[in-house]
Amino acid sequence: MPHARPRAALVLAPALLPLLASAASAHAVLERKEAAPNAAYRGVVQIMHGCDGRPTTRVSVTIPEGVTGAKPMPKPGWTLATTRSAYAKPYPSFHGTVSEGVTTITWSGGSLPDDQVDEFTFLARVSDDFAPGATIYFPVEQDCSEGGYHWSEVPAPGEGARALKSPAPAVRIVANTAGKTAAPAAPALAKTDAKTEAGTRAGALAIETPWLRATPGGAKVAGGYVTLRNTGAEPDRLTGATIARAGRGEIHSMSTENGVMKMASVEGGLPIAPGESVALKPGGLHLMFLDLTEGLRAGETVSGTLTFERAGTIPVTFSVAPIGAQAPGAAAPETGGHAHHH
Ligand SMILES: [Cu+2]
Repeated sequence: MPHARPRAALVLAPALLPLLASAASAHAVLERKEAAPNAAYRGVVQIMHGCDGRPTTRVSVTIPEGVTGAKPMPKPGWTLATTRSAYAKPYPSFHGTVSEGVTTITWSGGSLPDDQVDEFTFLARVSDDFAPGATIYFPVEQDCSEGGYHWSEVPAPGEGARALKSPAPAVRIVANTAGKTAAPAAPALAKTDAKTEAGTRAGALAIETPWLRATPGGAKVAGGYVTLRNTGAEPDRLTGATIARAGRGEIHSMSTENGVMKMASVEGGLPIAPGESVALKPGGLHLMFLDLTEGLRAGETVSGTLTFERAGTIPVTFSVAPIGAQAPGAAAPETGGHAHHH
């Protein structure tokens, strides 16, 4: 995906990306990297290696503030221990409120050889204090017959996790679109009136065919496209976008100056006048998602949100079209030439 150098310093030369992507390979990871606010989360800590060839003998996970009602799953051959403590504040639950619960879970006394993998499971509930786009960290301690690791580093605000030597396993908060929970949906999300395969309608705003371009291996940026139609009488403004798997989203414009394609961040959001339709499409206005944690593959769907000044934050499901596609559902273009597709 050749990318012209923008005025804003936000695009990296593709050749540099693999260097930046190389992080410490964590031995302890969470199998499920997404959770929804006000919904259950099944945490599965996977231990992928021991310590320098030695077997893992103890695994301990810390349940962060805002994750309530944690319950571990026992494991044959391992002794289970939990500590309970008071939460920083009470959280609503099915039975009124909860103000304390399990905050650490430890499995010990077993022996997991270095060349085998195993899973340590807990169930918990994510409170609706977390908005889509937020990240929760579950620090994990791994001890071996000799040595051990603390996967407990949490990135500072505005920083990526890739620079960290031993990052805590992270879970990204995504919009709760399924409506499976008995409790009311997160208040941070605007009410959507209708949702179809092709799009979403929220009040006067129609969000049509949100789609993303699949990314080549190792790429950390992805383009996103959508058509926004304002059927109301008041102006609105697109101010932000998120997808699960991306550290952040931006709204970009693209223009040609002296034959060179330039990308710039749209300052102050993208206005959508009453009765108007704004198309974000390849070669023009687009969403740009940065710091991808995982590549996007053609054919899959990715949940995300679009935030508007008036309509609020609206959950959106993006479909993923092939690398370089010019439209959703279109095939990848012929390679060759030097088109600056983006
Ligand atoms: Cu861009």
